Amino acid sequence: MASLNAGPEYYAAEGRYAVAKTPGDKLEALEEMLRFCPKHKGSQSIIADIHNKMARVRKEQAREEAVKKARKGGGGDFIRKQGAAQVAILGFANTGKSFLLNTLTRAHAHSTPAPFETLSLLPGMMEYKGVQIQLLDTPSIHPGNKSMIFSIARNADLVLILFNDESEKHFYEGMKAKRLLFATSREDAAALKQRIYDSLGLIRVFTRNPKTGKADDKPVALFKEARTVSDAARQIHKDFASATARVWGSTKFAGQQVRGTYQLEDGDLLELQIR
Ligand SMILES: Nc1nc2c(ncn2[C@@H]2O[C@H](COP(=O)(O)OP(=O)(O)OP(=O)(O)O)[C@@H](O)[C@H]2O)c(=O)[nH]1
Ligand SMILES: [Mg+2]
Repeated sequence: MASLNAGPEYYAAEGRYAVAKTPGDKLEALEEMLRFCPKHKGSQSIIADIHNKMARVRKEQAREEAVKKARKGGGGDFIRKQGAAQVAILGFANTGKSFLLNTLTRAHAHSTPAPFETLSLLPGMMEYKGVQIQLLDTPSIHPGNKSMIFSIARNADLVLILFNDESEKHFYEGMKAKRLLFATSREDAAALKQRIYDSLGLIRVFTRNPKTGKADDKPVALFKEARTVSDAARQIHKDFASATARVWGSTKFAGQQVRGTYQLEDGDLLELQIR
């Protein structure tokens, strides 16, 4: 091979490339190699090789980006659901969406008198009666982002719309939502917290350890529409498809044996028998 006669910077970058793990680090090292590679006839093939490597790394980077977006649920327009339910907070500019998220969760959204302050989705977790509920701050709705916001609404378990004036409600016609709650801007946060919980229609059940007989103090939350013993088992572990249980509370007898199809009630204590 012809002598490259490159300086120490080139070899340092080559060394960094050799141990680089992320596409970003690889690209940075390759760019340095290119910068410090002497440009003469003997280095042509080396320069071509660096360009090839850069193209490969860029492809790798694009693929990783696509996977990341897909994990989020596509397009970056969705935030993965966490906790018992996802509540999307919608509203016109300055209706106090970010303020509400900051009041009810530990999130730190930009909440200022300037309109259109929020530009992206921001989740936060709110706890009520031991149930974790995810709130989602959204950019203020306007004709330009209406379809994006409507698709967030469709995906959420509850849509909370903050408004200043009744006339604003027209803007939401045609929106599909599993559950819908309207609240006036600057409504008392504690009262709204309870209204959010009530609108979700959740029940809470508690599991009992069969060995100790002790009830777990963290409830399992179920939607009223899906509150069988099997639903509870699936909440606890996605592989627990079929289950029976002994139930204390809604059953005729304490500790009564029930099937997977049994409909649980709020406050029930159950001992799952997983098959
Ligand atoms: N005291 C009080 N101030 C509020 C309340 N809600 C909103 N504000 C204030 O009103 C202004 C706008 O609130 P934001 O939370 O930024 O409104 P937003 O709907 O997120 O608006 P954009 O994201 O900018 O479109 C901020 O200065 C808040 O401090 C509330 O319930 N009480
Ligand atoms: Mg905001």
